[in-house]
Amino acid sequence: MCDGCGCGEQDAGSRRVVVEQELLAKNDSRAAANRDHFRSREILALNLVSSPGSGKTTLLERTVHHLAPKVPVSVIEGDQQTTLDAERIKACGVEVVQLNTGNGCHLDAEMVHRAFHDLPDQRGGFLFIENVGNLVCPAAFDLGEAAKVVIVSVTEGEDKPLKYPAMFAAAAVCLVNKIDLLPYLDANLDKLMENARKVNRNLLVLPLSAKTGEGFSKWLDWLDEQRLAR
Ligand SMILES: Nc1nc2c(ncn2[C@@H]2O[C@H](COP(=O)(O)OP(=O)(O)OP(=O)(O)O)[C@@H](O)[C@H]2O)c(=O)[nH]1
Ligand SMILES: [Mg+2]
Repeated sequence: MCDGCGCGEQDAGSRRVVVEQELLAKNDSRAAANRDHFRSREILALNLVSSPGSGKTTLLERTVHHLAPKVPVSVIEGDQQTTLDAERIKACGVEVVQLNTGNGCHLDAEMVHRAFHDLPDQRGGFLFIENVGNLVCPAAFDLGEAAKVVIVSVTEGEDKPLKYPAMFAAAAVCLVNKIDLLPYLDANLDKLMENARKVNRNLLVLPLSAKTGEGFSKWLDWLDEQRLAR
């Protein structure tokens, strides 16, 4: 109870905290099972997170184009509505499942578990999970991935890592996308990269353009290294 006024504020607040803790604990346990499942099949699962429109699907289209001839690749697409992103990925010739979260602002481990079982066995390959475009909630939900990859585009402003630190702290790699637009912006790429590293000094920060392919080889190298290290 809040001090004396009888509004019930604190009771409601503590109930909410308990429900959130239970929800996250349940998710963590499902995520651990997903992780075991991926490991046992030598699948490298990566969780792509960003604000809406940073370029996750464009990045995946180009990534799939490079990887799919050499190694099994499958994709889980997360969006509130539509199958638009899954259609784009399907057109690249790889297996894809679209998840629609309705009002939900992130994917959770149970959704990924179900989607994964709708995909053919892709032993030894990559599973890319494109999360719902949102720089906040997906940070809290482990999906069982080997790593989170955060994408931030140069059009979003240098301050985003500082304003949304949880996502940058949770990621292993930060792809700074749309660098082809730098000549037309007053964006400061160095500052953006510095801010990302300020939040997470272990973060690998790679500037690239998913549209033109500039800087893309370093991202592909990182993917190769992760696959070999598995
Ligand atoms: N100039 C430029 N445009 C890009 C680049 N990457 C993506 N875009 C454009 O940015 C827009 C959004 O790209 P998407 O790949 O759909 O972004 P997304 O993050 O998947 O979006 P949501 O799934 O809706 O969150 C599209 O118009 C892309 O063509 C890039 O490197 N350079
Ligand atoms: Mg997308």
